[in-house]
Amino acid sequence: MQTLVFSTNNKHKLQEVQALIGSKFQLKTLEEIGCFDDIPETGATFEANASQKSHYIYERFQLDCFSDDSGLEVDALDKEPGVFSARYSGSRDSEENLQLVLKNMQGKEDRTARFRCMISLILDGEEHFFEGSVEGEITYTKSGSEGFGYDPIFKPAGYDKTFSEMSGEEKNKISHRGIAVQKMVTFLKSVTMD
Ligand code: ITT
Repeated sequence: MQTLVFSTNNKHKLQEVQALIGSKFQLKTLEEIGCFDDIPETGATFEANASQKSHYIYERFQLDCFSDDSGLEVDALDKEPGVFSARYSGSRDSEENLQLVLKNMQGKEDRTARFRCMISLILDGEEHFFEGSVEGEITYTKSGSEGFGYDPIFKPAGYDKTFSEMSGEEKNKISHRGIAVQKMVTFLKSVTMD
């Protein structure tokens, strides 16, 4: 079975991706390969950051691996928090980050936003990218207890509930990460299985 390292320190991402990949591939965590580093993310785009995380692992461990760089783009905030989503308020505290988005959105009529995800996969030394996004809007208050990050304030288009009010399975079917991972799985199946 194909083994892939998922280069992330975010346990929620790991859980979501694990549920999508199921038993098709064997996922290894950074912990399992003995990597406890704070992997640098200094790029200006999701693509650059995803690539940086994958290369960091590939160059040190020579293992097939993939990374996810993702975030929330809010139109009325000039696409912020964007690549700064994990530390928008200056800390990694999700509650502080989402409260800052709600505060900055006070008085804004245009609530449109999207989650974006870029996956960089390095397989046999070659890099491949897979992208996913989901349109939606920023709610006025937070709602729900599932998920992570900005899920309690993001309502996907066509739904009457936030990502935090959905089950993991429901979110995975329509989310930015779900879409990108499905594309990667299709690609991996086409090159590693007959
Ligand atoms: P790794 O770099 O270790 O993978 P990270 O959390 O730092 O973990 P990113 O740099 O890609 O990951 O930042 C993504 C941030 O965007 C994440 O911390 C959340 O704040 C937000 N985000 C991304 N996907 C999300 C989702 O599905 N639901 C809610 N918030 C999300």
